[in-house]
Amino acid sequence: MTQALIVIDVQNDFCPGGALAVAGGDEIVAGINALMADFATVILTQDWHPAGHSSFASSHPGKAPFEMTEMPYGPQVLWPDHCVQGTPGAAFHDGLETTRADAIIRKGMNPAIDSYSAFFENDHETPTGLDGYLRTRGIDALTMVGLATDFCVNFSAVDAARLGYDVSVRRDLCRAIDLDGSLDAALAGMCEAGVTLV
Ligand code: VGL
Ligand code: ZN
Repeated sequence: MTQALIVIDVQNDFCPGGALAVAGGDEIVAGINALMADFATVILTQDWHPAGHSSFASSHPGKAPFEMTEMPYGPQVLWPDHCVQGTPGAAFHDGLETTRADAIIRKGMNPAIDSYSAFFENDHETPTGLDGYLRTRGIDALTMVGLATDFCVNFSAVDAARLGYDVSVRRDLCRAIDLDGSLDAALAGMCEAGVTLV
C-alpha cells in the first residue's frame, strides 16, 4: 500500500490559549513532527473560515457557543469564532514542521456550510479535492493525527474509510474536544466504519 500522513488542523486556535482550545492540543506537535519522517507524503489540513461564518455562534443572535442549531444539511454545533482566514489563530502551531507538507488542504471556506472532514463539507456532498489528490498520486493508506479527535479527525477518518482507504488514527497524537460524550461516540463511529485506532 502507498501511505500518506494526514495532519488535521494543528492550528493555534485549537491549542491552549486559542479561541477553541482543545486540552493538550499542543502536546502532540513534537510527536507529529517525528512521525513525518516515516512518511513519503505528508498532507496538512487547515480550518479556514471567513469572518461571520455560519458555524460561529456569533452569527446566530441569541445563541451561545457550544449550543446546537439546525442547518439545511442537519444539526450543527455552534462554535466560538475560530480559525478566521489570515488571523494568527488560523495559523499552524509555531512548532509544527510545515516545510514537509506536500499539500495543504483548506476547508470551511463556504460561509453557509461547516466542514469538519478533510474530504467533504458537512453537507456530505461538496468535495474538498483531497480524494482526487490522493488517488491521482496512487495513495491508498492513510494515517491520521491532529485536532480534534471527535470532530475533524473523526469525520475525516470515517469519510476516508467509506471512500475505500485503509485508515489508521493514532490516538496518542490526537486530542479531543469531548462535548457531551462526543469522544465516545466518535470512537465507536470510527470503529464501525472500519478505522483502525492505534
Ligand atoms: C474543528 C470544530 C470546528 C476541528 C473545526 O478541527 O475539529 N472543530 N471547526
Ligand atoms: Zn471550524
